[in-house]
Amino acid sequence: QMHMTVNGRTVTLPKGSSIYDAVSKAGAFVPVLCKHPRLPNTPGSCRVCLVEVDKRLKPACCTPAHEGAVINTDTEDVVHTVTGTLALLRSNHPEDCMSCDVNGKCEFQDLINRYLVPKWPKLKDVSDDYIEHTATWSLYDQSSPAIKLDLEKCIKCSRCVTTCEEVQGMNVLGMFNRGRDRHIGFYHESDLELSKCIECGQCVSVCPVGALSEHTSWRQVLSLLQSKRKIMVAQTAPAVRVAIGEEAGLAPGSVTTGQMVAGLKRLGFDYVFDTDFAADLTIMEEGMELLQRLKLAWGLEKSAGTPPPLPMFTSCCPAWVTLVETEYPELIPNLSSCKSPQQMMGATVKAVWCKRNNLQPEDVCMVSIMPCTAKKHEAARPEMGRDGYKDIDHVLTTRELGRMFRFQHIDMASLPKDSYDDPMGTGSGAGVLFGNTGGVMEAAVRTVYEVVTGKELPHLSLEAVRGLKGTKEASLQLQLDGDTTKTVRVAVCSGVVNARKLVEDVRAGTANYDFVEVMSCPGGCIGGGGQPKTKGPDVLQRRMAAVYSIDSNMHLRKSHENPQIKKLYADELGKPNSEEAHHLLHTKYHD
Ligand code: HC1
Ligand code: SF4
Repeated sequence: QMHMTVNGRTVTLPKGSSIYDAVSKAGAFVPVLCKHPRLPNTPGSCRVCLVEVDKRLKPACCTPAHEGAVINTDTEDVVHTVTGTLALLRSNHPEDCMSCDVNGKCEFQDLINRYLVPKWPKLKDVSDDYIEHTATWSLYDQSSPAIKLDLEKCIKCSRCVTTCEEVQGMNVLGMFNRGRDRHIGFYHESDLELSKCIECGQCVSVCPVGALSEHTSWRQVLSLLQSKRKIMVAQTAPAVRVAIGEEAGLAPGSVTTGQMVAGLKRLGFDYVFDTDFAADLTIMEEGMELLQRLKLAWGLEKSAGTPPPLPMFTSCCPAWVTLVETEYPELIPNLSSCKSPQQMMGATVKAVWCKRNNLQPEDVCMVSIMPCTAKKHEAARPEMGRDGYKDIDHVLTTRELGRMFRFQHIDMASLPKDSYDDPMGTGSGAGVLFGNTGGVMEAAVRTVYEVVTGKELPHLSLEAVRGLKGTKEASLQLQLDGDTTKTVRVAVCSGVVNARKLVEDVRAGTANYDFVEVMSCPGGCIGGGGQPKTKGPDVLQRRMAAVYSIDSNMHLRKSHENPQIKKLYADELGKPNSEEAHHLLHTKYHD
């Protein structure tokens, strides 16, 4: 233990703590721009966390604390120096906060406001630097439908680079050049779209400013809502309901499903459906696809051609699908051919619901609210639609929905709860589990077990695949007809670093699984790149617990028991993996 004083108050901390830890323990404020709770290290590059330690100015985040240290955070010297550093950053920052997508949710703007940082004349036109020295990079990269980059807004904190390299193991983003010319950029190619970026958006979710952001489409959606030309249909992903409250000032893990639906209705959506319904549909399609592959592998059925390989990998995470297509194309046959729930919902609404209601698909605008940036790219894939219309017309992130609510002065948190519309507003507890890493697996097990054995699953919770651990595994005993029992080995991983490790093990033959769930974002969709940028050590844990609590409080907890799913098969699709189901709900991949 060490003892020290912060602004005259004594604090006690374990050995190895930093000055920043001491200041935080004392409850005093210190600004940070490069430090972030989700990053494994502190680059110490922004220099705004200067405090006085034993009368000398030191950066709090990367200075070790010591016994007897006298720390002051509020001296004139500290405030003056921090203000000066911020003023330098401001002098190279564009003044377009009014139309910036993160206006009001910008850590840099907050600091400029808090320290009343004056506007100094621009030292030199920053664009000149880039144009002179980085001919291959453009200042504004809008090449991807998912993520955009505005280098003018970048304050060079390098959070994004650390995230891409160390949290995601992607090494797509790097820091280039030195001194004033230092800037972030994409390796290999000048444009994001041509790089190996999988658009997971983890870099976006730590960006303190609006330099990296989702490629927004809330303005187009607002115009569509207000023009009243189209029938506007929204769907909301499982993980949005446990995070959108944060955009309205509520604590992480607040469940605001009903208020969110009410808010969407106030925005002008005619129908609000639940992606959980489509997650249930995915379980039916993917579960039966898995069973088919298992039966072939077990020799219970014969295949006409080469049987599809095991393990089967889930295909609902679009960043993971892109990773397979670009870096592991030999694993494409292992990917489930199922579209993601987002796309299954779009296809079902446009092809089935429209027909049921005598509507033309082109008169309907389908908008998804997703915790994800990569979903924007998934929706834009040319194969995601038919007869000249797309399954999904626009994808908004959870953050964009929060912005729309604020823009329209809708105080979501205070609205009376509303319910999803019929028939695609009915989802099971299994469907909502998709939001957590391990959730697809747990949902699939609930259905596959009962379909195969004809018996009720004794325990609905599959504890082995719960929690935030990067890789988890479990095995399941399935009793087939007669006395034959088969073991199904499953694995779950979240975060690209873990996914890569698992893929390498599968390729090397050192891991032997039948079914693997992969989500690119740590924690799964609850930690998606489109979620609110709430900082704090336990944000993911709280969102995760909220998802589990929604499931355990539900009566309908298994996908195959969802009455609207049963009706869809009875009336339109026949049975899972039927020709009609394949036409609407399955897809192909490209290498
Ligand atoms: Fe997800 Fe999914 S779980 S991918 O994280 O399979 O985005 O929430 O909507 O499509 O259901 C995201 C979440 C989401 C899909 C489902
Ligand atoms: Fe890296 Fe993901 Fe950001 Fe792409 S979206 S640069 S892969 S962190």
